[in-house]
Amino acid sequence: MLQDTSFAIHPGKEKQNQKALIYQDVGKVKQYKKTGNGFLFICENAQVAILFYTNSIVRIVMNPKGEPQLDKSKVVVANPEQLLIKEQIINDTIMLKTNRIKLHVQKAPFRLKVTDRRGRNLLVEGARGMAYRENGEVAVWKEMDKDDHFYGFGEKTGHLNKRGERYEMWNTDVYAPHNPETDPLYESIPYFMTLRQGKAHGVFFDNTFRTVFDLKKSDSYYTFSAEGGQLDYYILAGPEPKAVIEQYTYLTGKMPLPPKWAIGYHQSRYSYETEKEVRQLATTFIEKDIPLDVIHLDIHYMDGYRVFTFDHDKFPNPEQLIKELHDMGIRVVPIVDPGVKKDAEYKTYQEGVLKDLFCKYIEGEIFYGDVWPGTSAFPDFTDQKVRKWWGAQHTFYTDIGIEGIWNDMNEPAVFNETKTMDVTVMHRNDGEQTTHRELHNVYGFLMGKATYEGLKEQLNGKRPFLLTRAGFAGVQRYAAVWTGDNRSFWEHLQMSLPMVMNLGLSGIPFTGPDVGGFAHDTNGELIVRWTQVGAFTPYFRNHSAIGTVYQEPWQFGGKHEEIMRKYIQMRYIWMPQIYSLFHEASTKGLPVMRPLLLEFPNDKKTYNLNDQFMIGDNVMIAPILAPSVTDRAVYMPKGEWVEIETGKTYAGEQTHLIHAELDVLPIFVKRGTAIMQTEWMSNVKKSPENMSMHVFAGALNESYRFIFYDDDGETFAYENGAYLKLELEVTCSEHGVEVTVVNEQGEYDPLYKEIKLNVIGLARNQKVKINGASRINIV
Ligand code: MIG
Repeated sequence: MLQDTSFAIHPGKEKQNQKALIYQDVGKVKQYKKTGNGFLFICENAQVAILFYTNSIVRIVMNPKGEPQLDKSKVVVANPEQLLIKEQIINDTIMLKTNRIKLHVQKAPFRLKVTDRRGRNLLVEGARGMAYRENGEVAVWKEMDKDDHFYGFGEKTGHLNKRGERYEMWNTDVYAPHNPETDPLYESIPYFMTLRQGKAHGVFFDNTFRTVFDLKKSDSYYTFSAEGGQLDYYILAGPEPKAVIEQYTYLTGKMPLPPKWAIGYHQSRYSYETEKEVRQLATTFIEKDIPLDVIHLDIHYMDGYRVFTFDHDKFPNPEQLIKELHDMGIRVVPIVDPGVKKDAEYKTYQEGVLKDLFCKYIEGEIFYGDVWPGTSAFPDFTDQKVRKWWGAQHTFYTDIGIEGIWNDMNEPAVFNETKTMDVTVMHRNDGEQTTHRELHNVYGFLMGKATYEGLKEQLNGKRPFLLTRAGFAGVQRYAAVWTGDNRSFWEHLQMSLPMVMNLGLSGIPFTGPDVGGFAHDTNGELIVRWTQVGAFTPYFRNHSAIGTVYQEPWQFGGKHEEIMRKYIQMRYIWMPQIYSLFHEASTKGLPVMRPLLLEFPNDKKTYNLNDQFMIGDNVMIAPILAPSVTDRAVYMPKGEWVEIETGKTYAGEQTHLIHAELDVLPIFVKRGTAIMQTEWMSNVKKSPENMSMHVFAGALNESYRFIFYDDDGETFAYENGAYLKLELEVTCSEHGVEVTVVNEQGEYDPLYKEIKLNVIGLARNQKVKINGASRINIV
């Protein structure tokens, strides 16, 4: 039939593709002018804005369709500072510089070279620079140095160093397989860090469309591109990897300090299905003296998967249950999905329709997708009115004592061919309507914002906890992230290390995988080794899927149970140290769990070290990650390292063979430094009455400074001074160890009234000296 229409002379697919591959270069600079902290370049084929945020952060915005739009970011929380920008023209090049960063803009054609103040190249454009395509794609080409190593990109499979990879950002529900080439996953963090010979810089591509980062096609250049929108990116000058993370989180925000209970051990299962089962679970933890802070309720607690309901046959009195558990020192975190069941008799659905809160097509029809409850509608979180409404729904939970929520399926996941909402759905976007194609990647992020803000309002000064599966850059401001549906494979335990480390380098410190593995059946040895790692992973939750073997810490009996108890308790013994690091994360954006390169950026051996990690700057963990293995090679970076289990010292800048039976996780502390620990008491009594500072003597004449931070762990009272912050210095010399209180802040009164000093490795003729005093005496 179509043969008879003009379709017969349609230009054919092949021809069209060829045409589509033509990129339009921005072209020559025709004119440029200063605009406040920035500059506007009118080029032949596009306009480019350059805007300085700090001396080390500069933003580039190329708009093919007109004047660059500078106020469209969904996530950036920083505004440009008042700065002195020096401007200089040398031949064909305009130079713009602060005291940290230099931009060299070549005029014909427009090409950008960015160096630091000493001339070290950060980003360099060569034959190609910024360009776009007829179909709306925007792209940029940058030269790749032979020594460049790449990190970040959020939640990606594969190794730590991302050179040679190609990644897409498009939040996707991937149940299986999570293979090295599985991409994309649930989170989109269009950001990376480049490390070259010890110095680092970063790029944050602030574009919510589907984006692609290609470090694979060539060894001499890389590209990043987006399906639409502007080419809007920030250059972070470093120069240390830590500085890049601080700059990135200056833009996208920092994680709020989590409640201490959220940093404890979580037990989950898809699903604990009845009140009775939950009660029994809690009691077993208490009886077995295995620490537990949270039990998660997965989708079966609801009435037919309707969010904001309980199935009262299975949970007749949730309020009572939550109170009982709370008295046992355990909190309940229920799952909340975005899909609202299409059911004319269900209040949430009624309200959503009657108040016009669901995602719709431009023609006015509600978008329906199939998820757990069957046909469902999806709240339009891009609108403030909807976010407020959704947040307010959570009084359903907070009224009965719930302080934490688990957001799942918020990519949003839909059971259909594309796995998500139609990209033509038209979002309200706070008055600036646009399609799902543009806002897909921030749907989960905005659900998180709605939920976190709602909880915060309802909890009367208590800190909320939110766990999310999907997110975008900046998600750390609202939620912890778990890495989705992994499997009970050793390979997935291995993969979780670089994944969590790269999430940490991407500004998201509070993350972790399902310990033990979600799908597939776990086994005693695997879950023991995984629990050992979990004890030091920022987010620590054991979770497993329906139909798999139960994997609570006692399910594998005798020795396995004992070892898991030991390591879950260890988490609590280390809590003062870990909590201090969370405090650092909330103030500086630095991760709790770190790849070694963050602490030793000049040591090439650390650049792709996937199976070891640091907790803070002085503790290194080298777990066993394979079955039947009890020996492994451990690379020790600079310094001397004391193995906690044996007390043996190992020389740095060498690889050693370490022995670790099933009950041992190899942990090393750097000599000349200190750690803070408390003791495990019981589930009901988690607030420490004893505090110890362990100093590892040695590393002569070097001083080590660190911060010990504590507060009530539960409220926002710390914002008004109710905290304890001690800056301590440890100096080791041939005479012994000196501990100095350098600074003390805050008025929080902990249960412990002193800090017991314990020095490890002191020689007979050496002494311990304490300088300065604090209101918490060091004895
Ligand atoms: O596809 O709520 O990743 O943790 O247990 C199933 C049931 C939907 C996916 C989550 C998983 C959770 C499960 N959910």
